Amino acid sequence: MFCRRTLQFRYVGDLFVAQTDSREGGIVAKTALITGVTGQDGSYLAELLLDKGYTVHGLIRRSSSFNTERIDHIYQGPEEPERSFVLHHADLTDGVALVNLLRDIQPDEVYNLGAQSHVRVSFDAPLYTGDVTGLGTIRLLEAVRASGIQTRIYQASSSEMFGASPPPQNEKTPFHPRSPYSVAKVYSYWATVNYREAYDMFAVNGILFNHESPRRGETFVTRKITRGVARIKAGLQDRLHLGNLDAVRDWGYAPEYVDAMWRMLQCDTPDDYVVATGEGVSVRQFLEFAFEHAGLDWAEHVRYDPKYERPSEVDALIGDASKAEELLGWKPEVKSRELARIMVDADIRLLSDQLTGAAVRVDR
Ligand code: NAP
Ligand code: F7E
Repeated sequence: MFCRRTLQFRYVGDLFVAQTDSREGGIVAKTALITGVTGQDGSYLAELLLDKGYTVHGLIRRSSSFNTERIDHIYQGPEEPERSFVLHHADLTDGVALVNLLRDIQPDEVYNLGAQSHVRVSFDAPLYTGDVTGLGTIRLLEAVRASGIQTRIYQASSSEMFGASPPPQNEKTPFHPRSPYSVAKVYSYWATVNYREAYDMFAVNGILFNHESPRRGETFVTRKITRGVARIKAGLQDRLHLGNLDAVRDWGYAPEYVDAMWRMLQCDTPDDYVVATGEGVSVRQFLEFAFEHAGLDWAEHVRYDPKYERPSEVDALIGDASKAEELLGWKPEVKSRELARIMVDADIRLLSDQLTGAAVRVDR
């Protein structure tokens, strides 16, 4: 059964879009707020919601250099007569800004994707990570209460929360976090459950396993590898330095995962879901897939550097997403070998564009 909220749908051009069923006058397009809209997932989610006819508001934080590369292709300036994509400066550390933003926008759906999301970095900046990735969530939940709006909230929870609990992991697996990042995510997970129970909020946790794409940040291991492959192939570098190659991850494709987020907010009742491919692959295997695809031998180029080890590692994450399949009708298509191909091809194209001075494609 596809857990579909009682919605009205209609065609807008070629698109079959969801409409709110609650407002006077019948059909009105929905409004969403995305924190972390400049990130990998935020950019894909913004595209997905715009395609469905939503008006999308994105929270961006102030940066001294441009941080909107992933969303530049969908940017709409203030001069546009009827904007459906609007960016706002705010920060998850600023609760008052969150209240004001929610009061102004009155979104039907809020997707909390903003976070200091790098596990290794969280050991170097544990308090900052706790503030943004942990307290940031409760600031947002409180801001929803303080602004008095009715909205549905998606919290970006993570498979990292399972940490040392052996695979396969599902919604019933106990959490055993192994980093300041995952400790903060466990806090956010329970804050979301607590606000659902205490205040009857429609608040859900998507417990997503690793998901990657050509838009993945360059310091996460898959992207570091595929970018390295492109540069080695082009003769720009010879060595790639990595840490633990034995770690096993369940790597899926980010555009498919943002669809699962949306589905969770269309249900009749709020609940928490694991989202994963069910296939575990080691960093070493991912290296093989990526280098092989470019006709290279990884062992000739990869060198160990202890600097990339973590004080406590998560050995194996492999998800069981049968609940999401059954209740959300969600099933992933892309598995890790295909993912490695997509990312290597995109990084080779991107590098070639950069070297020839061609316009850089956003779907790199
Ligand atoms: P990402 O690419 O690192 O994006 C993180 C986003 O959060 C960026 O837009 C970043 O802004 C923003 N951000 C950072 N600090 C902030 C602050 N203080 N206030 C407001 N925004 C802030 O992460 P992702 O891969 O898209 O992941 C999205 C969410 O899902 C994150 O919460 C992550 O922890 C979680 N998650 C990810 C995975 C995965 O495998 N990708 C799996 C499970 C859960 P800047 O662009 O300015 O840095
Ligand atoms: O590491 C190993 C490393 O940083 C994967 C985030 O999106 O997914 C992500 O967290 C594995 C680890 O991702 C290097 O030790 C080896 O075992 O790509 P990663 P992550 O830590 O799994 C979860 C689900 C999230 O929620 C997080 O936000 O690869 N590894 N050598 C390396 N990792 C990195 N980054 N760099 C290396 O050189």
